[in-house]
Amino acid sequence: ALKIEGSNIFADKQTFMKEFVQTLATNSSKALDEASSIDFYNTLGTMIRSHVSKNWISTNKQYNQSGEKQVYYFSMEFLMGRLLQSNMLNLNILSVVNEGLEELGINFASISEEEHDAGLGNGGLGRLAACFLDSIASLQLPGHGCGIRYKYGLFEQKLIDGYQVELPDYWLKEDYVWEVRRSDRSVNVRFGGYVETKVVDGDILFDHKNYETVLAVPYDVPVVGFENKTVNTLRLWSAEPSNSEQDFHSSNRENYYKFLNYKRSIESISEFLYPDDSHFEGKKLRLKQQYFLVSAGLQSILNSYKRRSNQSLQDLHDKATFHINDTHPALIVPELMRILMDDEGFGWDEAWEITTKTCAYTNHTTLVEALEKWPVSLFQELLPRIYMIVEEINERFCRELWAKHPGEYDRISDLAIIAHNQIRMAHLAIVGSFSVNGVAKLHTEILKQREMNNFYTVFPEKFNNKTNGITHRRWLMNSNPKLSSYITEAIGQRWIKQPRDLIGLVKYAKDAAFQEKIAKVKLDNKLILADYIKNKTGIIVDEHSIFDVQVKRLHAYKRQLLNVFHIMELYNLLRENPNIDMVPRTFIFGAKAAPSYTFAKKIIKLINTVANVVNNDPYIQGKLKVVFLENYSVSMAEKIIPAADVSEQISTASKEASGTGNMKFMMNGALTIGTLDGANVEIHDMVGNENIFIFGLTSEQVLNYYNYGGYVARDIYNCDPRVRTVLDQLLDGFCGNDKVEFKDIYYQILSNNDEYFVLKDFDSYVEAHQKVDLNYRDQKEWLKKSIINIAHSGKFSSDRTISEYATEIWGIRPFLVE
Ligand code: DL6
Repeated sequence: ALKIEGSNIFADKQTFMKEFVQTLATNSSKALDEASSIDFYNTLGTMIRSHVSKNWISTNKQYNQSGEKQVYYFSMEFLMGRLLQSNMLNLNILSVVNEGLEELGINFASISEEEHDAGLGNGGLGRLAACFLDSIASLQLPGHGCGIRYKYGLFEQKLIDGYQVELPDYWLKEDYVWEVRRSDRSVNVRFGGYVETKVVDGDILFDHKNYETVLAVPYDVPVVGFENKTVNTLRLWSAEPSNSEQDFHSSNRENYYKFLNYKRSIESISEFLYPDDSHFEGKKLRLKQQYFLVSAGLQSILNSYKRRSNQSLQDLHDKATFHINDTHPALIVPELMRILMDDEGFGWDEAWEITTKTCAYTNHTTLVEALEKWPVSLFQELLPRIYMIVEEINERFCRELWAKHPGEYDRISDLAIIAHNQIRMAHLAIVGSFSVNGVAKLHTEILKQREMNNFYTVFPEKFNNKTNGITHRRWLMNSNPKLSSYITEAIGQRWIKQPRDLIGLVKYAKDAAFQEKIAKVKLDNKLILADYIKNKTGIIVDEHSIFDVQVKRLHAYKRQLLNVFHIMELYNLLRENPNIDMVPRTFIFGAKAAPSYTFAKKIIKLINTVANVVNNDPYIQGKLKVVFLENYSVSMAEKIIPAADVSEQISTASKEASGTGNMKFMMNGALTIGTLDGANVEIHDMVGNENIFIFGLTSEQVLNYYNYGGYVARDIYNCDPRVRTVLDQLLDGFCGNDKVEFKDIYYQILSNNDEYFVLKDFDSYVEAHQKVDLNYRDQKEWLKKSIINIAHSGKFSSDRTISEYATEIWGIRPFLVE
């Protein structure tokens, strides 16, 4: 375990061991020799949580007493992964616990494998939220997460005959040691019904009637800061029936079934996470989830605000910022208006001023298919009062626009929140927030200059960039402790609190002794991964081959297809001449496809089919291996990333808003092969052209093709024999006897003119891979590049990102919990 100087909660190893044995006995009534790994995990988790409680209570108390401004990060997704090891790192007890457990004859690694990932997110957006919580607490900032406690997290992926099959992820089967149910903080959320308008003493009152009430019960998870006393809160809401069985007169059988149906329909609100990444699914249940989160979260924050101070909500913006993570929680805007007006008696103008000074919004995608647009009829039926407010916001906004741009119907209908019978959530979020940010420089520029240019013209002051980041505590210190130790040996441990100090490694880039250490760590990590692959898939991979990794959600724009086409081309070359001079390659994939995304699922099948052909062909002398790891998750990423030599970040330029995997790989010394997309652009800027393999169209070129045409995929098929062979192989039974299995891929590329420019970028991708191969042969040069990448990765710590959010958007500052 990584050793860090500093205090911890156990005086010494003996103290820890004694407490561990006692807690085990109290919790499970078992002696050491009777207990299982899961008992050990629960014991350790319980111990840690109870140690954290003291600081958790004092953090809350001190925030409340001081009246310090706090941020509330509302997100439909928090992809937390496991918490045991990261909490231990932050409490600086990794070494003492490891040593103590070892003396008790218990293996820490196998205990931590018992923890079920909290998979309450789809991918980048949810994992970003989790990294942010870690950084907020570690920077001693007052800030909390607000999300949904889905009973089922992101589905578990099984591969059956190369096809993805989805199983429910019942992550709460065992008690979740990190959460505390807070029934005392439950609130009611209302759905449906109708609104009666009355005039009383000249005031218009809105009386919401005949609604259904859902009880929102919070479960709190502590968010532990690194080596400080800050313990913030991730509050996850669960939906429960507000009426009891008695209300249904259970003696009557029919009513009893009514009760069961009612209970089921209420609980369905927090039942499962929608598995679509970057794709809008206009289901009523999803809208219910969004309002449930927003209403429960806001009510509980405002209740506690009122409990602790007699101040008017007039100054709310001095005390709180509500962050809207993508448009999913954009209903914060009308819900806050409702509370301020209907419950707190503010007039429209005052309420609007408070709201627009308190809400901030982040955009995470420009993909049209991800834009949330709710049909008016559905929205109005489910949220009648909220609809009235949205309608009024829209009216007033359009009137203002009209005053500025009289007669410009097109411009106004472009910007309107409600148009064509749909409510555009991004428009609502922009109009209702004081800040709108993109997640990488390029992405923000695309928002300003293209996708949201109409809004940028109206509100230029709202737009700003916050390039994403990742927590180096989880993604370097925890997942790659040996590398972290070598870094500390070389440059001291200041980088841990100031990750930009990693830049000090530049002077070791050519240092033979340091290079040797980096090479050794990589080889060790590759051996561990090779072992894992063998256990999971039976495939034996060569640890001296280049580990070339693409792990991320499966989406056409991320272009796993380009990667497979390149593998097929390499295979074809090897079949022609098995003695070609190449460094052996192991291509590793991990990816979940949304269950309804048929094309993405076909690509999974294709990868597995190609893997099957390649891995079982003795003729190519093991020079190529392809591995698809089932059920990619946060904890799996922690095993894969430290072992990667090459990081595939190959999205069609302009499509990946930022990417965060790219940063994790770089921090672990992998070299990127990538397009100038998202945060790759900034990685490229940091490391320089010679330390990254850039290929393909630029975003400018891609956007020009989209706007003006001029790309004909079939021309490339006709002119490039490599491309033709690969595409024809999709239909000629190369991948097995079935000649129709991959026809959709073939036609998508040729008949639909290759929307994501796979063929257009093929040639430069192949060329970039040839460079990878050549560069890898010169290990000294490769290691130098690898060290340069690690050295420049400090910028991509989420500590930097969060400091920027804190000072430039949220207006919060570090608060020292005593
Ligand atoms: O900002 C986090 C992450 C980016 O790194 C990815 O590039 C982007 O694709 C992802 N966006 C989404 C969009 N979901 N919706 N809507 O997941 O955000």
